[in-house]
Amino acid sequence: MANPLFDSLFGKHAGKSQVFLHLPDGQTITYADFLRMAAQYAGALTKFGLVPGDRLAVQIAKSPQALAVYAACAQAGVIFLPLNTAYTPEEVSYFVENSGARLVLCDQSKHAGMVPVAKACGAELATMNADGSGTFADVAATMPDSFATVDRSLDDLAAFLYTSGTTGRSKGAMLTQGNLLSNAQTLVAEWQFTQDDVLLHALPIFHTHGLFVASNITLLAGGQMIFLPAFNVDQIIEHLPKATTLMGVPTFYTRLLGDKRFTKELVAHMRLFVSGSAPLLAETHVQFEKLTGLRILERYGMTETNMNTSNPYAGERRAGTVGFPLPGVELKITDSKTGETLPQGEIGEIEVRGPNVFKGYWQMPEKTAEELRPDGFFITGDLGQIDEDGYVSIVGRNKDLIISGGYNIYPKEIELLLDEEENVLESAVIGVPHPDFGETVVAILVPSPDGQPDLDAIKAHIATSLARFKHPQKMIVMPELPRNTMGKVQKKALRDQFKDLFTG
Ligand code: MCA
Ligand code: AMP
Repeated sequence: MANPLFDSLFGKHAGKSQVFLHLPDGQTITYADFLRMAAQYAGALTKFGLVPGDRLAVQIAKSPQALAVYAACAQAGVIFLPLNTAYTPEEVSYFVENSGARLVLCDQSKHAGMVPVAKACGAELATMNADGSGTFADVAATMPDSFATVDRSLDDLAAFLYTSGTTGRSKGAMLTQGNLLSNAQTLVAEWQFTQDDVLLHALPIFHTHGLFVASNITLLAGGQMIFLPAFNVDQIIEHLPKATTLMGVPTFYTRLLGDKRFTKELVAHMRLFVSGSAPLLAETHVQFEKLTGLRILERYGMTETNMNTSNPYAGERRAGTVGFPLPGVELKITDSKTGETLPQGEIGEIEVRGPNVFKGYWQMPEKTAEELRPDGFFITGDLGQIDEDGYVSIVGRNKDLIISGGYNIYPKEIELLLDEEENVLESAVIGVPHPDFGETVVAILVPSPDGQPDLDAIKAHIATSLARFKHPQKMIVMPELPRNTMGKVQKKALRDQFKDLFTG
């Protein structure tokens, strides 16, 4: 027996003196250092009582130590559940409860707020701060720096990533070792990653893009990462000369293009810029090439599936498309109503099947059955089209979703809160174009017959419930919502009406 994910990404680097991580202050961490730290963390997980298959929920700052917690979970067979650091305790409590996490790691500054959350869910609580210190590290320091890797198979669960739905609460996407490993192997080959690569890492590591795409690929190839705590234009410009590749959401690229220091000379040595998580405007693609002579490689993925398609590394990277299905991934365009495959060129629902597709939603068999067909095809909720050359384009969404700066925001979650506010009869939350974030959140409120809503009070309430990035950037009061003859709110009409709010 073995542990395919751990062995392939981490175990094979044990004892290597090669640098794995470069930190902004000039410090470096070798593969050997990193693996010793991970082994101590795996020991600490065991000490906290976690056994293979248990869930570890983490809401901690991005750091080498945070990445080592992921490695430790793989080594100990524990399911890794990373959470956005922007989530409020109210949001976190749902994830902890729903997943049945046995242990929660949080920053010391959030500890007081998390005590009742952990207690209510029967989970243990330990701290890990941005510098790696905290009660978890204290326990780890008492553990040996080697750990007997737990046997796992490709079908065993490696991670839960929560993703919201158009109705109801978030669902825990169950990702297996095989899902993560197969996708990393495919991408290393497709994007030609080697141990000579230095990836400039500025994405968060609580989502697929920064964790499974950027980090797993680098680990599998045995490369290095310049590991920045977050995206910051000054830091990117400072470190680009030492990197070979950068992965980002479109906001990264629009911000860089807006800075005079971002020049052709600065990136002349770079071999690859990847964009994903949200649509890259064809205009950004063209502007980037004009300035640098390089074409951004756009790819398309989802939490449930990792990466599905990619523009080619060697062939033409076509603006406005997400390229071809990756090797091993089957992709078809279907009629949303009948599920029948549509003729080439027609617009329909994108469905995908392959070793990358998740196992289902944690303890939600009905939700799983709604989106994952018995034959293994996953219904993505994205609307797409395949051109005569085989390039896939995403032309819309069959799901009510806003993507702001690469973060997914589900209008329903916000509407449910707004509808409960005093003097709000009903609400509609829409995404409108935004120059920095691509899309941003606007809330339309209809007053109740009793009076006008108090917008300041509503803002204050929302702040305690929802992460900052989900807050409406504007709230607009309207006498009624546009509806069709069936009584359904016409969000498209609202989006058209307010499309120039931030870009006009
Ligand atoms: C920060 N803010 C945001 C966002 N990020 N508001 C809306 N949308 C956001 N994405 C808030 C901050 O709280 C702050 O609020 C204000 O906006 C301005 O913050 P700023 O400093 O400008 O933002 P930032 O900290 O620079 O962050 C912007 C960012 C970041 C770099 C684009 O959001 C980011 O790293 N996004 C990447 C997300 C990602 O990894 N997605 C991948 C998901 P205030 O000032 O009012 O307090 S995985 C995925 O989607 C699939 C699988 C895939 O295909 O990859
Ligand atoms: P999530 O499940 O949170 O990871 O978000 C996945 C969604 O992001 C997909 O279903 C798409 O709607 C969107 N997405 C990811 N990559 C792209 C892309 N390159 N272009 C357009 N949308 C994308």
